[in-house]
Amino acid sequence: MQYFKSLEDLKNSYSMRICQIADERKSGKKLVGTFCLFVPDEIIFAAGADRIILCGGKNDTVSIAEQYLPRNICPLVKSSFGSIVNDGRSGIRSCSHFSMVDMIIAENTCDSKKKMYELLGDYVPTYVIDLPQRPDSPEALNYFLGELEKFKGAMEQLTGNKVTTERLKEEIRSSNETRHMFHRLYELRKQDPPPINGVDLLKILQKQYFLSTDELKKSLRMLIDEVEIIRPEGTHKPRIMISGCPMSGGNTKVPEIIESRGGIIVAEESCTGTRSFWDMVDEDKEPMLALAERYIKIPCSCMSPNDRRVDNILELARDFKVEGVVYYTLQFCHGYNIEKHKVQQALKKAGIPMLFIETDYSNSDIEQIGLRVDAFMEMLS
Ligand code: BJ8
Repeated sequence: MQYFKSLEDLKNSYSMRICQIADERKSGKKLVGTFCLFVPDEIIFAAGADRIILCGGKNDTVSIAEQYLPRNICPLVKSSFGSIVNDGRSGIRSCSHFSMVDMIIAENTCDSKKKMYELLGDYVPTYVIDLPQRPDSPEALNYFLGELEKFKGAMEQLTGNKVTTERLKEEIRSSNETRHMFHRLYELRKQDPPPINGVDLLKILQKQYFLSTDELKKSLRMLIDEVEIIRPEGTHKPRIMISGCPMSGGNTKVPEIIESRGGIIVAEESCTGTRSFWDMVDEDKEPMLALAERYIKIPCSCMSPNDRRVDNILELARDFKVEGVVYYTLQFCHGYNIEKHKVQQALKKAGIPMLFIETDYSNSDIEQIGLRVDAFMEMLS
């Protein structure tokens, strides 16, 4: 396995970031917590606030959440909620940054998240952006634009700063720059074999929601420099794309299984993957409209219909010379579970085999998934 200093450095980034946030808060800067890609960072940063993502990817707080919530909801929601309500008496140290958050900026996506946000209001002020559920309907864009305007007002109220057009444009430029860097990294993965494996790349994809913008860009720059000079050697391995639910920090189970069983991940169609950076915000348009246009197109399974996602998967499969797709869903994530059917049909038509894996954050099914991945790799070889 290749050694990347930039990724090694990320190991220390947690405590450094927490110290940075503590300093910012002392100087009066506000911190918001988010759970979803539909919340535009550009508006938060233009208001002079900072943000961190609060999505849980670890199993240890799931049982805490199950004292409050039904067991049959997705592990991402349970892990997040468990971290937030954990009073420390369980002996589990988790989500120490939650207590630093001034406000949660939530969004109406899946039922589990929506209902969790109603409960979170008891712990910290929670603002919900309402999303049109049919993004291609004629009224959707204007409705979403109105919601973003209201959200901008809420951020101005929280921070006491005016969100000017100039500041928004600066933040759009900055976020597009980050998106271009991810594109550059992905471009390098088109080589055969790719110079970086999927498990390594996931480390920075997961951290993108936690690091400050400057730190993220610095790490990305370093990683791109390291990856660019590698001349990949070795034998061909089956090129795999993962498609489906996000993999929040702490959740690397399935990519690890795939790459330890002979596959190489070349693309991730997920919110810890292409959905986070693929589309740019148009820098030539009025900034709020440009943001609304870009964000409403995120192909999340909470949207209906969501055919754009199927098209993206086919395009990625072609561009990255994908030989097999691992369709990954978290248990009880009905949106991604049901969309599997359409994705499977489209892939079948394109002649690309698909393996469906539905799992949670526990380790109990590692062996069983491993055996299924073995059989899939054998079929692809
Ligand atoms: S834009 S994928 S980050 S909503 S896994 S909590 S959908 S039941 S995370 Fe998501 Fe935004 Fe969409 Fe992306 Fe619900 Fe499914 Fe759980 Fe999920």
